[in-house]
Amino acid sequence: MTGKIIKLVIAALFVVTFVATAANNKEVSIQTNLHCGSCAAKIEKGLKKTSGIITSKADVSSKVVTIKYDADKTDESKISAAISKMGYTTEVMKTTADSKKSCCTDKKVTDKDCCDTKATKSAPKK
Ligand SMILES: [Cu+2]
Repeated sequence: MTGKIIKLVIAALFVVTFVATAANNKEVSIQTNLHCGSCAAKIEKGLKKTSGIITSKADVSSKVVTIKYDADKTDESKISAAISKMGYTTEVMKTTADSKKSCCTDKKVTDKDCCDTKATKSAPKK
């Protein structure tokens, strides 16, 4: 009988721990102006050192950084700030409609290859 109760208590503790750790993991996609593999690596490496980040994946072609994070330790604005500190623009993507906004709307961007719209305007030939 006592053994059964102990087992139940242990099981309950496991469930509580699992819920507590899993419940606050969130994911966010952040549009940045990264433009190559070394930018992506720099952001991923930097985020690895940032508190509350579980995983991060920076995609070079879409310039989107997808981050899994612990919502108890950090939040979207803190993650954005961390990426900004590394020298990149950030924009938290709320919907897919926002995904078009990127480096091209940012005046600080000096890399011309990064911005197709402007490049087409000034130099249509490639
Ligand atoms: Cu780069």
